[in-house]
Amino acid sequence: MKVLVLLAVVAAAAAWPGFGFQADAGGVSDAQKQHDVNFLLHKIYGEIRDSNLKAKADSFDPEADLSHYSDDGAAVQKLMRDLKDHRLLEQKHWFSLFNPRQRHEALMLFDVLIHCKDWDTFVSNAAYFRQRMNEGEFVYALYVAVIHSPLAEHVVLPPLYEVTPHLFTNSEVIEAAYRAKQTQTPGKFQSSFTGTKKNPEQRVAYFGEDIGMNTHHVTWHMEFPFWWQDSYSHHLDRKGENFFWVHHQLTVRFDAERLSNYLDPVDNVDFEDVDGVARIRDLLIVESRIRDAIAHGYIVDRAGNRIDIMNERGINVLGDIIESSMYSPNVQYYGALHNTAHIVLGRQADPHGKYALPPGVLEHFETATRDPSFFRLHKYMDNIFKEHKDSLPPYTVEDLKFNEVSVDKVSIDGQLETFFEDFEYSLINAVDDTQEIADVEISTYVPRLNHKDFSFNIDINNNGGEALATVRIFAWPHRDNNGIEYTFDEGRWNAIELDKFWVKLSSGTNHIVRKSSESAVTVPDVPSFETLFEKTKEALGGADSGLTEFESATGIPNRFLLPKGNEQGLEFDLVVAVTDGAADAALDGLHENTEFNHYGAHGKYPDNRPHGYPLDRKVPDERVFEDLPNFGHIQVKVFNHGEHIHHH
Ligand SMILES: [Cu+2]
Repeated sequence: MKVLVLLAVVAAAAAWPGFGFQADAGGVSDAQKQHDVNFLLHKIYGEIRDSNLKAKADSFDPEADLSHYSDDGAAVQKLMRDLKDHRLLEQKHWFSLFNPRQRHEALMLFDVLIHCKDWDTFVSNAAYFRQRMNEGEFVYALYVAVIHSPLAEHVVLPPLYEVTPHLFTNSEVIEAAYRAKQTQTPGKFQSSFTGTKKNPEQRVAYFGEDIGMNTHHVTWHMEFPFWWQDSYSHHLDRKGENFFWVHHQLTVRFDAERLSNYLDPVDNVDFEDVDGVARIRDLLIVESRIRDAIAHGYIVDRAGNRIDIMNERGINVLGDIIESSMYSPNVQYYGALHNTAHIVLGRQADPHGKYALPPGVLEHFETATRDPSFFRLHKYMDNIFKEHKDSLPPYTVEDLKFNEVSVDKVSIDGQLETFFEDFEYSLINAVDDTQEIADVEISTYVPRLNHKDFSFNIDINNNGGEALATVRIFAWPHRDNNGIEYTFDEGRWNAIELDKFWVKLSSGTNHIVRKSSESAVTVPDVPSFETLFEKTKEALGGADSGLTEFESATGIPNRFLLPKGNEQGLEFDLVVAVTDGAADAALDGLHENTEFNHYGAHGKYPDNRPHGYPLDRKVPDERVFEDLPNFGHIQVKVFNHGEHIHHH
């Protein structure tokens, strides 16, 4: 069984508590907690369908016993005051995290939940406020609380596309769902991608509109919220650098999808061309201050001290500044480039707020990647990060080589081949309803990218004694859209991270077979509500729920590991870097838990090296890599023969 290990416990992961048998200090089992969260997020636009939770929602008094809160009830008293004063956003109103007041309200609820000392207080507050607060605010607060509260450590969150389906499909499908419900006729509706086939951009809509990729993106922003303060509970390790890397990977992946579909790589956004918004000027000022900092090699904090960024941790500070997060050392001076740009670009249809339009797709992390300007915006920021990375000294052979270790041969078992398939998910939560009207099966199906299984074969020769090694696998497109080969230095910046794992090398020849399904940068599909309800029932009866591998939804979906490719086979450079695991590993025992969640926020990030290592710095002379014995480089092709496995 594939075990997805949360980073906090990687070091002590030898023995895993079985889901369903585990109980917290208050004696509540994981299965019970899973049951509670399932029902708290089910049918959020209607009444709670679990009688225990409904009773809590009706009769719980959040302020009755403040000893149940680690902040002595400060947060709950604040929220209750706003509730009693009717200051909270009404229900059935849109919610955007980028709206300051709405965010403030959602965070007030998060503040209550994160300070609950026991599960009963947590779940009672959740039920109580679900019944009284805006649904969007509630869902956001509960998701972030479940991700970060130690009380909910083993709870698996349901897929957001089943909780708030209207953020993941189009209005035609939602309307069809309503009609089906009204007429009590079960229905399966096809979701098609936005736009028409006449627009060439439509060819890559399967990427930006993939609901698994959307889930990855929105969950990442919940694991690493820009508003996070360490006083809530813990520090988010390398948050700024992760911000860079997760978006860099989306950016290079999108370009690979474009090349697969005979489109040019995406251009960055030019704010000079975006008119009508006063904040553009501020953005340009902030951009030039950040570029100045990169040129100088240091950042100036609020107190006027210099923070050196000419080292491997500089990228982390830059990420904190560019997003910006509460970790930014000087938000007054460096602003909030990413968050402001999201709002500004999202408001292009109505720059002066004349028409009081609801927030655009860029103002929801769930939907942002559906707008092609998301990728233009992130290409623009990616270029700023590149400017910094390129200012650092290039690695030398001395820096990168690994004792007596060499990569003798790299090959692929099986074809690198992608195809499309129909994926079905439930729309039952898309329609508001009452208990009196019976549920009918309503679902939608949408085409999505998948790939055939394959394995990497890596032959490593080790002339020394037993050694721990890090194996890093990347691929980049070999040519641009005009058929011109990329140089090594251009290619390495476009490298897609395919896997990273640790192995113990014995002396002599080591033959490593790594399956595509084992990739540490991917996650399995999030189980549906239906599966969660089923498994929870079994677990409440004492069985193992089998949900452990789904505890984190952050990471590219495994079926999305490869870019689409095309009929002729899109050429890629595939590289394998085997580096010193003892020097790289930030935690012990990584070779025994090779399938850790690569993007998760829990605990320490397992790799001491910067994201993208050893391809993260400029390569003025590619002979450094050609001469490196512990580096393998082959050409591969990714095929797509137009195969589409249709919904039966
Ligand atoms: Cu993002």
